[in-house]
Amino acid sequence: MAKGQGPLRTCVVTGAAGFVGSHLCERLLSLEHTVVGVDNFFSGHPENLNPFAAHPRFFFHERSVTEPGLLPGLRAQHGALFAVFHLAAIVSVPYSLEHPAETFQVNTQATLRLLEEAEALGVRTFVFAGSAAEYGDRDRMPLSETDANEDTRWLSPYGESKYWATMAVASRRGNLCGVSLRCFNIYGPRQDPFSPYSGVISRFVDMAVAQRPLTIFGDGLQTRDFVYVTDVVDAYCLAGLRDEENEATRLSGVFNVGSGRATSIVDLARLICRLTQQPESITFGPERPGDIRHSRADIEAITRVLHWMPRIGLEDGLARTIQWMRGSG
Ligand code: UD2
Repeated sequence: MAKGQGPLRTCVVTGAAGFVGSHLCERLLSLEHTVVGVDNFFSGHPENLNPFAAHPRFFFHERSVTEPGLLPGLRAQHGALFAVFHLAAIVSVPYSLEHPAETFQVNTQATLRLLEEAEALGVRTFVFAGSAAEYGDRDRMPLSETDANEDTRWLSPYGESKYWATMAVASRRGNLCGVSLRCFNIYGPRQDPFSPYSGVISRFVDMAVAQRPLTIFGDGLQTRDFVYVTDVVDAYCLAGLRDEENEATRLSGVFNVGSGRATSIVDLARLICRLTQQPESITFGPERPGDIRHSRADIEAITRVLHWMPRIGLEDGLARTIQWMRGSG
């Protein structure tokens, strides 16, 4: 929706201080909506809120999504809620392996309760941050939405917890439209490079900018589908702000969000060296346990139903990420 078009709405964003959540808040504010952000800073960073914290239409609550009555409380303070964008989660795969019960409590049970609260309050759209991890390890590419099912062998509680939440969201019928966006490897500005489990692009860009060698785990021939953060935000907005009068486009469902292209990790490393004008200084270490070999999204469904297309190619997105990392470093 272009700026100034359509009714202005109040949107809740959980995980507002996260990498993707903060970009989504900024976009919704730029579209002139009111944004109620929620985050408990478990993995989000307060500084991610800085660019818009003082915006007159942004309201922030330091709360956990596991608190019962969260949405009714926000409704009482901020009035009718049009959309809930639910991005808050346990996002670390290794953490989920160490804390499976907490992962299901946060990623699955809290989502089910938020869904029920949203429905009772007459919220129109509920958009959930699904994940490519819901597919487990599969040989056949590209991955289409039906490739995750009850027979999937998930590699982590993270993947399984996201799958069951996706199923609950996407099977919603009635007034509440539920959409799960199964995002592939998201990258871009504000992605934290400093955790050992950070995304490969944020780590490689950080290493290249600091003129340190890039470390590849394994032979580097594993492939991923990289999608730029503002393209992901486009998908959230298309899913969450759909014209409420048009029932045909308001069906619940699950959609992959990726570029539809596979890039090997070694090609990625070389490209980042070239774009940062560094010599190709690449080292190879042992394969990371639990790594999947290949991942690529089939994006036919989201293209057809939501008319979404990735707009930022890998080279362009990397250049923007490098520029941000240089500026913030
Ligand atoms: C992504 C998601 C994860 C989960 C998973 C499901 C991110 C950041 N993580 O994990 O949350 O959804 O998909 O499959 O999107 N690598 C290196 N050197 C490094 C860092 C990584 O070679 O310094 C390799 C790593 O071994 C892997 C590839 O790069 O083969 C991508 O790693 P990643 O951690 O960015 O993402 P992935 O796909 O494992």
